[in-house]
Amino acid sequence: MKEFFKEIPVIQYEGETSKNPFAFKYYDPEKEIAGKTMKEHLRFSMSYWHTMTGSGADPFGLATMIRSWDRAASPMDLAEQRVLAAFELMHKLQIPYFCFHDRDIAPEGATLSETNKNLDRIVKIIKTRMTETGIKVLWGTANLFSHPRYVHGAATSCNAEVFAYAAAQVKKALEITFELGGVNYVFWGGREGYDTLLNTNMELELDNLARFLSMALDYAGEIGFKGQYLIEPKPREPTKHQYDFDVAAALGFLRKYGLDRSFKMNIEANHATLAGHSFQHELYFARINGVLGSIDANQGDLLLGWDTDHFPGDIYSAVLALYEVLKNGGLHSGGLNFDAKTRRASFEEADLFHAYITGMDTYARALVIAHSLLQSGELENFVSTRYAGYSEGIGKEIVEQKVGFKELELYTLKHGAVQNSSGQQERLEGILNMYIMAGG
Ligand code: XLS
Ligand code: CA
Ligand code: CA
Repeated sequence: MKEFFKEIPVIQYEGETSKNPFAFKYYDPEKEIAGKTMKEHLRFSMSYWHTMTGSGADPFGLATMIRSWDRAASPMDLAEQRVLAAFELMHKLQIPYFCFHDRDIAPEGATLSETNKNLDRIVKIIKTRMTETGIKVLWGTANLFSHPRYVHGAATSCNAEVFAYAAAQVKKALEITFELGGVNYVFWGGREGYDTLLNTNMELELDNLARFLSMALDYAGEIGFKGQYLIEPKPREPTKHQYDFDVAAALGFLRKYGLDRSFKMNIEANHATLAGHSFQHELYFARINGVLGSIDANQGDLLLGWDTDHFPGDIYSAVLALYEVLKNGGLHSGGLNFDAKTRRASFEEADLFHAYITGMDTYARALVIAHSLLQSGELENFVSTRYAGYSEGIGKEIVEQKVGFKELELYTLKHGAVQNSSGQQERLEGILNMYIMAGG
């Protein structure tokens, strides 16, 4: 079989003293932490779009990425070459999962049935490579945003024909995700949002979005798909206002339409920061609402206000993210998908390996640190002491709903001035630093 990355070996764990750029310094797949291996905790995944189809083009310039598979003779030949390159890359990086949009893996044809035939051909090849390598699908999804027909959105388009087209597309995407044994299916709201309310019927658009999701659940149930459905929030880009703004907004929407029991969230770091939240905030909020499903691991840039999809190297953010994951009892069917791309100037194929190695090592080290921090109980004990007033006396009565405003007024009249204690943020930041600098 043709080898695409000839110069690059299978990346092995060599430990933190290694200076080999093509080795893991911290990701030791079989290393056990709290009864599970690193591989089982982290469930790393490759994003097919950024890694296999990303070109480096931006609004100011053309493609820069040099890819050996781009020399293919036709769009279908290119799609086939990409499958082979993708599996070689995942194998060499020891990545056990991948995520894909329908249009990442096969080109759109002149008609819907031609497009679906293209998909069937490529899905067959992917399936064979999956069996040979043991690599699995973390989630599949449909690209309902690139084609010009989706200019006004898909499920929230003003044009009912577009709604129908999108439904047909998701039907097929569900079928192929099922066929490939995908353990989740993602709905990211592509262009489901608006640019101006002057031309928008927000109420109908939201009702239609709910109708669309119900139809998708009905059909997936009919074909026997048992995976987890995920909503991926994002506040803006490509539209000015995306309906699934953040976890709270997406959850509010699902609850209104009685869909909340069927979905969890796929939380992306960069989308959290675009929404004005920390990554940890979104994971925490999802966790306490029972909807922490999966993670798109990347990072934004504090100096840039857009979705930069940078590979994650920020250890602080990764530690706090995995702290939430550990408190969640793990990611369950979810995983850590690198929805990330190399910078436009990092255009060589080797850069893909450097990027994944950095991302995987960051999360591997973060896992060890987050586990030690949680085990130590230092933060947990502080927080429980801080709220101890709700486990006894008047606090307990508040929690148990035994008192109302009248009783609380009487209590206050009797007890007079309140006493507060320090939140000790700086001390706690010092503790976090200590664990991070000690490496766990
Ligand atoms: C775009 C999203 C997208 C989803 C899958 O910003 O991150 O890539 O993850 O459609
Ligand atoms: Ca994403
Ligand atoms: Ca993104």
